Amino acid sequence: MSASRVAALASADGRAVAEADAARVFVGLGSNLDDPARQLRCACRALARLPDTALVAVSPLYRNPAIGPAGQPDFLNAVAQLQTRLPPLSLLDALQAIELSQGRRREQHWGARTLDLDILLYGQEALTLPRLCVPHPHMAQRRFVLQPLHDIAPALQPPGLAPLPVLLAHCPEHGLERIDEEIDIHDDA
Ligand code: A4P
Ligand code: MG
Repeated sequence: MSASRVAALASADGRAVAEADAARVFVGLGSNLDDPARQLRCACRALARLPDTALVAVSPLYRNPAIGPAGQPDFLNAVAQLQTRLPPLSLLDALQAIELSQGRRREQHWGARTLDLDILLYGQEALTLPRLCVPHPHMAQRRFVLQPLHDIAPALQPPGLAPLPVLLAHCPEHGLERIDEEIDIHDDA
């Protein structure tokens, strides 16, 4: 590829993240504890500060009922697009560190949480590792993933899955409600 065709995005440390040697990654964000909108905003700032990574886009925010144990508050969900040179497991480590820094405790499977960061897609990779499966195993059944993903990448073709409009057409409605609040990817306050 000629140098002029290698688009570059600036990561927070000022280094260019060339699209040619970085992976396009989509991260699912979810929160249903301790001011979920603030949790998602903080998480996006942290994503933007990851090394060798640029935050490219963040979807609108969606309120929706929790899938999992009953009696939980509603979730806010969104999807962020990154361009990163971090390998998949290094990215997972970095995301889990962000979860911990925002008070995530692992007490109950699918229980309430301040912050959940899932790697939905890592380029065109299909990985089944002890700590990491991509594409995320439940993404095709979750409207709170598919709708925000479609908002920021409508033409996306997830590896091994149908195109997003087809997945959305087969996915239950699940009471998804877009909220007014937006996340500015340039907000570094
Ligand atoms: N792991 C494997 N693959 C991945 C991946 N692609 N991304 C492993 C991130 N982690 C991955 O996750 C358990 C382990 O999954 C991690 O240690 C990692 O090595 P966890 O975050 O500790 O626990 P969890 O989130 O309770 O479990 P799990 O199975 O990841 O659940 P999900 O799929 O994240 O679902 N309802 C609504 N409305 N909105 C939500 O966001 N989220 C969940 C959690 C359930 N119900 C929800 C929502
Ligand atoms: Mg998770």
